[in-house]
Amino acid sequence: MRCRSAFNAIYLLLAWLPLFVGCSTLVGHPPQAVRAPNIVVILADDLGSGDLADTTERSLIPTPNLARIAAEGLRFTDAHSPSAVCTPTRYGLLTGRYAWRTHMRQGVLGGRSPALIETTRPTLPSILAAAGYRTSGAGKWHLGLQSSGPTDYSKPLDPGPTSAGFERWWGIPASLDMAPYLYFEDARAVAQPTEKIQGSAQARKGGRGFWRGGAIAPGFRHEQVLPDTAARAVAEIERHHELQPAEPLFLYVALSAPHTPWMPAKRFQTVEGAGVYGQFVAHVDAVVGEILDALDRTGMTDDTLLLFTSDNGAHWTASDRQQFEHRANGNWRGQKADIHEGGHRVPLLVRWPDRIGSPRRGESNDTLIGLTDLLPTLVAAAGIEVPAGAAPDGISFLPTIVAGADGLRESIVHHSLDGMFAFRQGPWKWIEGLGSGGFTAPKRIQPSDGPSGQLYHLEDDPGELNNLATTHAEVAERLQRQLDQVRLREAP
Ligand SMILES: [Ca+2]
Repeated sequence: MRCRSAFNAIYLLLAWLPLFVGCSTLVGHPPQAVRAPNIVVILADDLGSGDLADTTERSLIPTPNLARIAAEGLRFTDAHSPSAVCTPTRYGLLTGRYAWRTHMRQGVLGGRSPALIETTRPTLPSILAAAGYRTSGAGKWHLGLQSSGPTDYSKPLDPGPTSAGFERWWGIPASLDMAPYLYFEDARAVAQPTEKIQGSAQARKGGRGFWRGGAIAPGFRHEQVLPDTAARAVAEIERHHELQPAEPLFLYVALSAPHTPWMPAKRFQTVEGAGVYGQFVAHVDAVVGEILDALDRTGMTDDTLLLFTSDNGAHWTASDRQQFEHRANGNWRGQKADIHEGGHRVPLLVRWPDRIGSPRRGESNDTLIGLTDLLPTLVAAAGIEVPAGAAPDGISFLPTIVAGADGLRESIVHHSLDGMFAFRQGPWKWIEGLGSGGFTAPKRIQPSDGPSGQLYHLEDDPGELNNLATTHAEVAERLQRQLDQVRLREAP
């Protein structure tokens, strides 16, 4: 192992040197310590693009730490999760491959589902680990555990995070409203879910949302998961600084919030403007602040590529929009789970002080990005070649990050909770069906005399109100053909 580490370190150094020297000149720094950057990815759960302060005029939630990342880095305004819900987005982020290419064509996994990521598939953490990174994950997994269900938590939780490339892992199996409720560390449950909890009766509207009844480990408290995840992320940064500072760190922090149940700590319960949800988002922002502080404290800020995003749009319903002026998904149509922009257009912030020079800090960028692009982008940032066959649906946007280059992605596929597809190219978006495909009613409308899908011009009609499928049938047909090509393309 020692030999392999040394080889990897040399490989990494040689691979990364030209990139470093070239681009450090661009930002005016002399070439100095040659080492791949630390990489920290913070993935919020159900946070909308309109929740970030300063991103829309109507965000009524204070998010000073997210504003700090945006001010010290770049904000991408046309970024999309590959799915409008949790599991498929997480699969896409970690593998660079659309989850609808697997057996899972719609929906999400449960708390006892088998692993979705194939054990032979290269992942973001496994590629980085092979190149000498220390890899650690904290928070919500939601990608299944063990090779066949239902998951038996008394046995090793493998396949799971450790088979997917995480040297260290700590977190919860699925969403915070899905039993069983327990923590697991590496491939073992910290405590068995030997007790039962009733489903909560909290109302969604004006309240905290519910959780499902089921098995729970003794002492597990739902409201403690977000603070515990923050503590683990901070501890991993400090541990790395103390024990392994010579090797780069990859840390994936998958927050379970602001997904329901909404359980802000007491000190956030006075935040006004967007009800309990807004209070919970303020809590999420404070957790991000704890991670930023840990990077500052350990001197890791400058050579850390920090990326903040969300796994889908906010669960912000029509009644929420009636009750509050706040627009969790900005002015985009729909919400989490939907095929419309509110379902999959997500916040994306990137900070890398060593490589994003001060003249560019605070910029917004409207390059089209998908979260399947994280794997090739972050692997390239580490100076590593993407292994052949890995990330078939990802395109690196590293040149955009380090030099403001135009993005290479010309089109993207969107996917909703119930399996509805959309294809976006330039300003055009073709939705292959009628309805939202998600939470917003009507979910599905059977075509009658009119068009079978929805065509929108997002520049002229960002609210997706004016279906042009009939008047611009040739555009709809072209996008349908392109969508078919992407779906049928070999991407094993
Ligand atoms: Ca989610």
